[in-house]
Amino acid sequence: MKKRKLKQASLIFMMVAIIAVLSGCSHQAMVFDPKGPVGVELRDLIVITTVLCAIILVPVLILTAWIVWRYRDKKGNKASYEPNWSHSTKLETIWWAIPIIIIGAIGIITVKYTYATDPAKPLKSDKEPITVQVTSLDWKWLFTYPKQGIATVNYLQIPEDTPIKFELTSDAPMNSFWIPQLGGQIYTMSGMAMTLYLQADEIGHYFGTGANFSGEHFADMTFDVNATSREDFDAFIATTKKVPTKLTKEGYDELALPGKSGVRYFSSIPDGLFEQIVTKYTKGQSVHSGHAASHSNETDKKETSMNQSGMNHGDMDHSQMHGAK
Ligand SMILES: [Cu+2]
Repeated sequence: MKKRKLKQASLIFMMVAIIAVLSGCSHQAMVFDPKGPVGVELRDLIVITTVLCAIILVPVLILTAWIVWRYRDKKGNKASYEPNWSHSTKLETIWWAIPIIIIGAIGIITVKYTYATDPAKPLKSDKEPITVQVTSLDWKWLFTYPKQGIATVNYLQIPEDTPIKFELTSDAPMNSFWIPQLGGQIYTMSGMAMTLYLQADEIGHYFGTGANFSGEHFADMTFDVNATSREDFDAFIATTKKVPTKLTKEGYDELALPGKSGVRYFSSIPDGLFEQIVTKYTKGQSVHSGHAASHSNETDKKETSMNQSGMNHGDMDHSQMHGAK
């Protein structure tokens, strides 16, 4: 009897532990509290696929426990005992048909959402997108605003309700740019410029981070995303344009050295800095620009300024570039 009580107690303990683990930390919950159109679509996809999977998983898990209990070897067990039973057309139909239908549905829905949330696809909006170039460094994020001519480190300010066109690369080991409440992560890789459109629907502070382990100070590669009104954004640009620190080529080289950094502001940036960062790894080859776009979206490809070195995307050796994933 004592043994049985111990078993029951450990079972309850395990269930509590599972619930605690599944409920997770606050960072995971952010994905379920999206604040932008991309985040909303991704949250919907997660919820839909989870519910569809649960249609199979929950009954299977309940039945497994019930069958083990019901047909256990116990004196006086009244459950039917049929050692020669082998086939039931009715049961076979049920447990093949339901999973086939569900997997078909998950497939169709996932393909639809995958195309709808193509990172390089411009977002529907009557507002002109704002371009922000993102460079992952050891161990900090550099944001350059090419049109506004300013730069920040570990701080990103954007206007609300406006599409932001991120162009992303790395001047350090590969990393991954992620603002969970706005959308999914995208890799930053040296010698490539990726494109990612995101938008914040509400004014607020959002958590941004690196989502790909990159070494010693990986944990410090977080940044605040401050979505403000258009007026406050314009004011931020004007204020930053007045800070004494300019980002020079030499200043950038220093910034790119391994080490962590706090928030920094620069009132100007060297011409074509982002393009130089991307092309320095390509040794005369064409830049693999707007990665996701380059395979599907010709107009987006032409828009990207770095794709002017004369070579076609198709001429490149893709196997090496994609091997890193
Ligand atoms: Cu490619």
